[in-house]
Amino acid sequence: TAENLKSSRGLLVVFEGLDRAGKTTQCQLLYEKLTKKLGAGRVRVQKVPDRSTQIGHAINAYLVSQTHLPDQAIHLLFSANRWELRESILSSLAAGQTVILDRYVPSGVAYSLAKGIPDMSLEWCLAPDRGLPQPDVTIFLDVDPENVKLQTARADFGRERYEVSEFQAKVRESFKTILGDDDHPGALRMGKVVTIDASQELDAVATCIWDAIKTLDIGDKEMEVIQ
Ligand code: DGP
Ligand code: NA
Ligand code: NA
Repeated sequence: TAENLKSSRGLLVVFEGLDRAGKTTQCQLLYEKLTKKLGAGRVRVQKVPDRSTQIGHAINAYLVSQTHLPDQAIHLLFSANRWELRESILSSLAAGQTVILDRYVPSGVAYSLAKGIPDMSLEWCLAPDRGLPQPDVTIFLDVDPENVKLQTARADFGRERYEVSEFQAKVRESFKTILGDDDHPGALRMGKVVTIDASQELDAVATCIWDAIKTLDIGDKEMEVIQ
């Protein structure tokens, strides 16, 4: 049952993964499933980065290579874009609405870290995001970038700056450093971390996600911040 989902505040659920891992599709499926359980208006999906703000416009221009920015500057813009969302995320949660984030802080750290720039250490990358709301659960949709390349050979993969499979392989390693695995704790506290093999059929992935969500019990747990 999903009885334990009916806590007084909403859940903060984060989806992470490489480009084309299926995050947006799975966010939508979870949104529909949770809305059915909890009721209309009780769940919301937020795409991060939010490209609709002024900072979001600058991020978009960078991603489609209309502009050039130093790596440090774009890193801080991505972080600022998450800070812009903080208040609306917190007020949704306080009003009992569950918030599903399509990317969040781990992407912020993983993509920058994968650039391998000596001045941009893990600590440097993480610093601007300290103090943002900590999720209750982070779902990492894990795919091999080589398979993503094959599956999406006819789609529009490759249009944006980071959509190069050699780079994606480095991002995947960064995600593992940040989120941890069975043998290693992650560098960041991101709530309960669930890694799912996202090369499975869509329905199988959705089932794994639902299993992770329905057993989540936050009780009266207060929101914490990323430290
Ligand atoms: P998306 O809108 O989810 O397709 O993300 C756009 C691209 O930007 C994608 O390649 C992932 C990357 N990205 C997302 N968030 C961040 C971030 O915070 N920092 C950096 N450097 N890249 C990010
Ligand atoms: Na993308
Ligand atoms: Na992001």
